[in-house]
Formats: sequence, C-alpha cells, structure tokens
Amino acid sequence: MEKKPQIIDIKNIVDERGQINFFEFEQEISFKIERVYYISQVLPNFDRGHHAHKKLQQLILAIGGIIEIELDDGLGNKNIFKLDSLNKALFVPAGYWRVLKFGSKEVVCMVFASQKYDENDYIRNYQEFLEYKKS
Ligand code: T46
Repeated sequence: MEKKPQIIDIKNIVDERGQINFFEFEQEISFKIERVYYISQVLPNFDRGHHAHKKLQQLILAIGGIIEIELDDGLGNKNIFKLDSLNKALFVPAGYWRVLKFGSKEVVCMVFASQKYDENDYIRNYQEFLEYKKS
C-alpha cells in the first residue's frame, strides 16, 4: 500500500507530575530509526526544507511551539500540516517536497529518520522534483 503523509496521534499520560508521551518504531511507526536530528533557533521569516527525498521517511515533532509543514506530491496536491501539540507527529513518506515554517525561535523541530544522512537522496531543485515524480 502506498504510504501517505499523516498526522500521528502520540499517546500521552498526564498525572500530577506532568505529562509523558511515547511511541514505538516499527510497531506504531512503520520504519526503523537510523538517525535523529533536531533544528532549533530558526528566526522569523526563514523557512527550511525546500527539497524532497527519494527514499527517506521521517517522523517530525514540534517541541515547545508550532511548526507548519507544507507537503507537495509534485502531482498537483499540496497539504499543510500543523504541529501544535506534543501529542502529534507528522509522518512524511519519501517523494514529498517539504517547506517548514517555524512559529517562533523557541520551537525545536525533532526528526526521526529512516536512513543515515545521504546528500544523494535529496532533490533540491523543484523542476527536477517534478520530473522525478513524472518518471
Ligand atoms: C528534512 C528537513 C525537515 C547533515 O550533515 N546531516 C544531517 O543529518 C542533516 C539533517 C543535515 N546535514 C547537513 C546538510 C546541510 O549542509 O546540514 C546542512 C543543513 O541541512 P538542510 O539544508 O537540508 O536543512 P533543512 O532544515 O532544510 O532540512 C532538514 C533535513 O536535511 C531534511 O532531510 O526533511 O530538515
């Protein structure tokens, strides 16, 4: 079955000590983690992303604020996903052009990735991305 971008509800338990969130890879999130990275201190008016991946799958969380992520399938469909809670994560399959907008300098974008860093997996030119999706 083709994988689609989707918001995943992250389980949480709240008690008088605060909140704990948890999820498990391969059971609830259908890939194995090979890499974790996080993006912080993004100033207003600076977007990140503007590229697609050929194979990489990712799970993205916004810690301490809001991140809006636009995903474009290169076939005429664009969707904006809003991460505004620790109880939500965005699953991003391979093959989507992404643009990330950070709501504040304080928010941290935490990413769990299915592969190690490989610049050859990136498509950083939008025209190339459209051609890649057509082929
Ligand atoms: C993505 C979005 C959400 C590395 O050397 N190793 C790494 O694991 C990563 C993620 C990046 N880098 C280097 C590559 C560039 O020289 O860090 C520099 C900045 O990366 P980039 O311009 O790709 O950053 P973003 O924020 O535009 O994109 C990142 C991820 O690269 C990308 O996979 O989906 O976050």
